[in-house]
Amino acid sequence: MPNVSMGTANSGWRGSRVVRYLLLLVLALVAMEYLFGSILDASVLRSIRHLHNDSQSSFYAMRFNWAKQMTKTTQDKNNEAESVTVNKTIDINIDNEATEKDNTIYLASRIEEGLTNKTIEKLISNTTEPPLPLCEESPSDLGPIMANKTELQLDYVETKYPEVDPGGLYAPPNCTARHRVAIIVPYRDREQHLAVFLNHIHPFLMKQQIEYGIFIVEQYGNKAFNRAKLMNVGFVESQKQKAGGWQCFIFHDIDLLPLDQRNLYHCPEQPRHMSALIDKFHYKLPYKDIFGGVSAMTVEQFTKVNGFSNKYWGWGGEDDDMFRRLNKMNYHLTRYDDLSIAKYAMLEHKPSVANPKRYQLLTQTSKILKSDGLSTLEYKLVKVTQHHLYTLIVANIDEPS
Ligand code: BGN
Repeated sequence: MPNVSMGTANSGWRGSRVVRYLLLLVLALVAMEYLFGSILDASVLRSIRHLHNDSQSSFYAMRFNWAKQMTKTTQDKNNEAESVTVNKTIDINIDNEATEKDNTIYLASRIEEGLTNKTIEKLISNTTEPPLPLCEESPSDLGPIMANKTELQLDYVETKYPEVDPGGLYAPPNCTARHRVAIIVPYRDREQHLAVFLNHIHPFLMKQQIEYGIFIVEQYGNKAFNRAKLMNVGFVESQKQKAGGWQCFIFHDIDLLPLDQRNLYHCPEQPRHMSALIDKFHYKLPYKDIFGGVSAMTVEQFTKVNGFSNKYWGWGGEDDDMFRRLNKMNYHLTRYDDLSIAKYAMLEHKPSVANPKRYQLLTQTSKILKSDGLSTLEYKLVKVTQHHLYTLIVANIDEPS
């Protein structure tokens, strides 16, 4: 019995030792787990953070390249420019936020998350905005209008038409224009006409839902006026001002005001004489081949004929020369079938000094076409300034090109 009890006491002591060992082992394991576990965690985290930092720049670069790719395939040129700007802004934000909060992995990942959302939001707002519908070829509510020839102050007119962008540029806000048209206006000493012209032409053109720009090309100095050479300068300089270039050119005298909005300022397949019926000529076409006043030509037509001649100093003949150039290059002059659409009012002015050499010059047009025009154009650009309702191009064209 004592043995038994002894035995019981011994085995009880042995049992409690085992329990103690077990407890110690558990404690040791817990301590090891605590120690090594946190070391492991910390090193894993460190390596993650390292990875994150090392790959951060290339990661963003990839993402934003992708963003650019996305926009390239889904947006037109204008939107593309906009989205590139958006991406640039985001790039700047990345740098700022990343340097400020680089010390905590948590915050870094939050920034990344936030930027991802921002980028996606931008992309979604860019890509899901439905593209504007094409403007109508000829809006339905166009018709005859009156011309107000009363004197106006240029400063006053410049306060009007807030829809027009600086430089006299306009694009319809609610539809995508079908036509990109530069209106080229040769000019010298006619501020009165300029005010009345701008006051009339802007509402007229906006109504037609075209994208356009008004370029006033001023001859510098006192040499005889050279309308044709100024047109060439206007063509070259206005093209420099427009990303992607203008497709259609309307060469426009400053003293002519269109009287019917159905006279569309587009370029048809063949060159078009626009100002067929002028009040000063009792709304009668002076002669069949007249191409003066207001005329429309595409970039292709104008460059094929080498632009206007540069040789017509003084009034008259340069438009007849253009008519001959067009014929020589197998184009033919067109007008509206319904000529009443092509009515214009002319502003009063002193008669200009005629060019006595014009008859002689007209005899050589087809011979010298290739060596007289855009290919030989020489001028000194004095200045280009953007006013609210027009871009002013001042050029010294005195060189006898
Ligand atoms: C013509 C002029 C044109 C002018 C129209 C209308 C000439 C060349 C002589 C044959 N042509 O007489 O330049 O646009 O009148 O004014 O002078």
